[in-house]
Amino acid sequence: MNAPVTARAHTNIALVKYWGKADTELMLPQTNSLSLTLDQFYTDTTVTFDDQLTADEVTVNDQLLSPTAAKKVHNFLNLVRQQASRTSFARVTSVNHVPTAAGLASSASAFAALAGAASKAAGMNLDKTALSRLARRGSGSATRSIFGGFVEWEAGHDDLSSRAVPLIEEVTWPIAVVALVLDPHHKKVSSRQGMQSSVTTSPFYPAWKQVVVDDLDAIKPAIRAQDFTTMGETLETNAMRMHALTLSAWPPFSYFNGDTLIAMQMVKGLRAAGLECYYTLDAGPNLKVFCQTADVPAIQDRFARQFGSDNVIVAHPGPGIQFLNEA
Ligand code: 2P0
Repeated sequence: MNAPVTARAHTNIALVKYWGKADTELMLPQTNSLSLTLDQFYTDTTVTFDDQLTADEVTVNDQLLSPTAAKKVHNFLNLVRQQASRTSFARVTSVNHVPTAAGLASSASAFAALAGAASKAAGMNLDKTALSRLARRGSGSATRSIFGGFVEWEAGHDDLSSRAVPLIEEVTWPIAVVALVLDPHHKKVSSRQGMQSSVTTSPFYPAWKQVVVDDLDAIKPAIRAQDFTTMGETLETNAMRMHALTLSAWPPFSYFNGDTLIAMQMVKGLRAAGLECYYTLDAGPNLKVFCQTADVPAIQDRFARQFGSDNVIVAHPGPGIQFLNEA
């Protein structure tokens, strides 16, 4: 039995979205994407390889998973075993730290933490670039959660070239993300299904690939120059153009609910009132609103009055992967 290794990874919110795979086996995306790692939402995962075990044992938030529920984790551990030339099974204990049972938990922090803890427990000492490649095999968005701050996932063309590259790891820019919990339930169409349906059936998909190129060209200099307006306008249009791929797929689908539309109108209203903020959203109805920290109290108050203060969570730029016990 090796000593347990615990890793902590934070989730991230994409400003330029990943929505489609070019290779489902290697998890190569169709396009680059760019995100901000967030401080409020993270996963702690402990891995121990143990010769006494007869199967992988996976516990998430104190619940032992069935073999079916643990399949993605088991497949990921097989990859780690193959790379590390190990054969023993592993005990995996994972805790998601999300302020409420909010539907904000993400496979990004989960697979980033698992990549770190499992690879180290198996005796590999991977640098962050190599960890990002490994995390990618669990979930695409996990690629970016290895690094803190603003991170780009370069699509690449093979296992080696598809990895995360930090843009600004230590963010000193006083910005915040106000997360709105508009529906805590699980999404009906998983990201994995939804993005593949968009790739294969939306006639707008070729245009989306050009949108990503143009948006990255606009947003990277804006982030470096701390140009909040350009960053905000770019991330909001990018999110809406990603969601246009769901509406234009067959069968069409949408992640929006009624509150999503109300919250979008509220962001426009706040901007008209001089509080500059911009929204984005992923494969679910919960809006994330980018703003400058000086405006957080006013924006938080406005959304708390509409949706309840428990459903408004303020996050800031967060760190990359950390190892909590290097025994
Ligand atoms: C993103 N999303 O860039 C995009 C925007 C959701 C919307 O990455 O199939 O859970 O495991 O690679 O990473 C969510 O998809 O999908 C996601 P898989 P993942 O953050």
